[in-house]
Amino acid sequence: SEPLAKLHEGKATCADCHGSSKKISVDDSEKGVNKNCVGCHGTLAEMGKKSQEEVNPHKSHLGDINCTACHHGHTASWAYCLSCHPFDMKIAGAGATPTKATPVAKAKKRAEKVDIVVIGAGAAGFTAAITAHDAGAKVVIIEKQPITGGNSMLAAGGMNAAETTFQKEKGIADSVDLMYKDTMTGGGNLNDPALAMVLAKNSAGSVAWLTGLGADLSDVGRMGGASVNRTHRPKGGAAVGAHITEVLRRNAAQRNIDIRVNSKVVKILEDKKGRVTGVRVAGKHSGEYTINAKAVIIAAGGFSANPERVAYYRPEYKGMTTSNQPGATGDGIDLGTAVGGDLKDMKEIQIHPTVAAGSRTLITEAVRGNGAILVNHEGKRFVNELTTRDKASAAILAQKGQSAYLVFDDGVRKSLKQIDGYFHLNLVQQGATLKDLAAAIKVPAETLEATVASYNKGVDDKNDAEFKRPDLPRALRTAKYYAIEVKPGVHYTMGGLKITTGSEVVAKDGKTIPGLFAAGEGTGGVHGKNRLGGNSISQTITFGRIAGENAAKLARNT
Ligand code: MEZ
Repeated sequence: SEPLAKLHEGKATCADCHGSSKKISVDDSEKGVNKNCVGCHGTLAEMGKKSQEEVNPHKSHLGDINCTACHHGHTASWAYCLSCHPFDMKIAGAGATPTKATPVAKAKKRAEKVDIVVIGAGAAGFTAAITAHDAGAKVVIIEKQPITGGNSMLAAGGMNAAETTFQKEKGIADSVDLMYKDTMTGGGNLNDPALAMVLAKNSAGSVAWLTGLGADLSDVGRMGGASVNRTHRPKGGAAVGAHITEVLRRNAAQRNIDIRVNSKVVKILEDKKGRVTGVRVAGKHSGEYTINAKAVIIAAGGFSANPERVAYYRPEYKGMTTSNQPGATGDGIDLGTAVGGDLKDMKEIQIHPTVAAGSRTLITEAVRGNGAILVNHEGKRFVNELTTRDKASAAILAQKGQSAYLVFDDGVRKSLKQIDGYFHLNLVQQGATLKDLAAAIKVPAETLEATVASYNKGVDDKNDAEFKRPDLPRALRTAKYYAIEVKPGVHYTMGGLKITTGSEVVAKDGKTIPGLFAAGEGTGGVHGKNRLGGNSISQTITFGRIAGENAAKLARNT
């Protein structure tokens, strides 16, 4: 098929797309990229309204993204959504596979100067950038993907925090110590205790910080391994990641923070004394250039979407699907080790028990938290659904077909807004009765009915005698009944760069690397062997704030 430039021939001139200045725009900033597409075609939201398609890429959880994330001018277009979803998606000027990156222009003698470079535009990166900006620093965010948001944008279940105003309003008795204890127990006590304590101690402050920026985290649910309800998410149980990404994007835009997409940091620069002095960037349109800075914050995520690296550390996970966005390849970790950063817990890789079979779509743990049960192909429960992820995943892998069904009713469906998305994506089987559902998913009807009846009795008795599930929020008695087939998938990498409680990167000799900070999934130690659901967004915001504050302090004093 013809690339977009060809499709525009006779309808638009080069200037219509690239502007009329003598110099063709080679801008990788977020603002510059698509304003000319919008000028003719309308905004993403306007395009979304025009389409009647059930699955609409102009109205997705990716938010307000650049047109050029999917539509390329001079090479075949590739819908970014297809990196994760197997849709039959028509896109003008489309190719069969993602376009190979065009080689960037050779090193130009261009150098810019800021106080702080943030690598990665997920929740940790945005948080660090906003915090540093508000502390007076000039900041730039460099993101290698065509869109911002990273894995954070996909985060579903919520953000863990203890002693928040929302918990207090709901009468939930929680404490920093209990969150710390749960985090350590869930992590098999391999966690760095000081980092786990920082996570718990600052969690309520981080919820308040996000709320102050305009986020809604007023709904409080529960994830596996938590002693009480402490997972904060938007009202009605909407997905947390798309919401907070939208809030963080809006706040960064209000502050005019410079964000460059399609831009990859290829090297962290140091002086002779080993002090970090900036980065070298390869921009898709703007070529290679240097940004001099007083501090660099690595917030570029983990490596779950790097199957070779996952298999290197854990050969048993070879070939397993992942719930992660395609940019989660561990580049930030490599940038840190290239300047001497030490690593921690690299082989601790988390498998999430419930990725929809045959896809990369995570079925949030909140579905179980709100009452769904796990049933095997014989129609029987086989595990406490609220156990930690490592245990739930191992139990599913031990079942026939290495998969299971997440079974729930209309009560659970109505309690959690994000379940609607799974219907939208055609992942749900349904039945007017349990018997109908059993026929749809080909499990013995009598066994499924007996399983649900026995579970419901446990709910009535407030005692799950069989599997000791600690929280039984509702019985499954409200038709219709639903099931989603799920399999474990690579979800989170607990290991990464070793950091201090101040988010400074630690070198192999135990000393910190001057001017280098890291936050988020690319760091190791917070979660130990197994991260609790909801602790990831919490980590990105808390350590993003610490990294931003400390980098800004360093920049002020340098
Ligand atoms: O923290 C997570 O990974 C999480 C809450 C995932 C989910 O199941 O929604």
